Amino acid sequence: MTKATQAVTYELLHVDKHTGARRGIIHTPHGDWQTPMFMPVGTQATVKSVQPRELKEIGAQFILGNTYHLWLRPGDELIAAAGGLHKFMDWNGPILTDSGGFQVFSLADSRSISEKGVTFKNNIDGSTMFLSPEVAIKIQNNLGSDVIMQLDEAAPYFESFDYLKESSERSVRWAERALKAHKNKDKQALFGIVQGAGFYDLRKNSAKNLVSLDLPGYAIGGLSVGESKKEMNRVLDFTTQWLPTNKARYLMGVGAPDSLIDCVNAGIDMFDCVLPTRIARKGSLMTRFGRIVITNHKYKNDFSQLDPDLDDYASTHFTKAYLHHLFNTHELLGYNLASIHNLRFLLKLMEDMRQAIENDQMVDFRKKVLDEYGYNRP
Ligand code: PRF
Repeated sequence: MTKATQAVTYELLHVDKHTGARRGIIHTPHGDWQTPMFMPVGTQATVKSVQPRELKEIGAQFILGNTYHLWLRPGDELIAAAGGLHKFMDWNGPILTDSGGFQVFSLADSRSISEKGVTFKNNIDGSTMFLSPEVAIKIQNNLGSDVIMQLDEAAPYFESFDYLKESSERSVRWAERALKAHKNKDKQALFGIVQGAGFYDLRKNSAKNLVSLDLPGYAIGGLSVGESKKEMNRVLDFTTQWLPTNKARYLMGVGAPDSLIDCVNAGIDMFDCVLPTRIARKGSLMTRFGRIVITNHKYKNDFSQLDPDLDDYASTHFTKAYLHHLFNTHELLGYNLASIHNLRFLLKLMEDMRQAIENDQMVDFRKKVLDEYGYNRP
């Protein structure tokens, strides 16, 4: 079996004494970063409405890009000609790109999947395209992201056991092909993706077979796709035990504050989600005491701070009434301020969790945050 050289390594510093929460460092070609971490999503080589220097200011570490979108527009070869994705978008921190597996299944039309890969009609000009494990690697080699993801099938959660068995086993075979196709192992780390929906046997086999490839990190996919939070926690608690403790663990597509805390307690190190920026553009703001919808009439004359405990530019400079006005008049600054605010909220939550892990206080931390945020959960 090909042994992956390690462009990215994970260093475990401490495990919370009462939960499985891990405090660590991830070493990358673009610096060393603190885990657990939340990664803002920059699908189209931009975190929507936020400048890279603003991301730095609020403490972003890794950011995400998407193979599917960047392949279609502007094209991975154009980005390679620009000097790679970091240079193209002026982000000098680490970048992780998703493989297109999830996007092809959620965005493209008339997909057909075979052992070779996925044929689909793209949602931009309707032309037929073919994405295989090798093509997904070639695109990501051109993008030059620090962490690249294998092509997987993000199968529907509530499919039959037989379908999910076939699908999750195929995703492992695709990981083997991805590893063989990967040209740039000393600069880019290939992560595998554990699939298998809610079935323990499938999750276990998927994890064990991926771990035998000795990849530099492992993601857990196929969760947060419509199943309950309780169900997600059940599968996660089971799955992490099959992953090595000396490699990074990444849960794909999770960003609700309560889930972040529970999943950190289950031993996850990295998260991404469009949630904070997507809801921001609709005027939904995360605060310590729960979400507020700033377009609501009650904020028209509210001159209090957005969140007195938060240190981002929007919270420290502007009132709820001003944000209400910006959204009411569809002013572009509103999208920027709200996005920065929500991202800072989650980045700060992760910072506080890192501190709580170091002090073995994750149990109390979870209770305090969930009580304040308004989740009535045990
Ligand atoms: N696979 C990939 N990307 C993803 C997912 C997955 O299962 C998910 C599921 N939550 C989000 N993004 N490749």
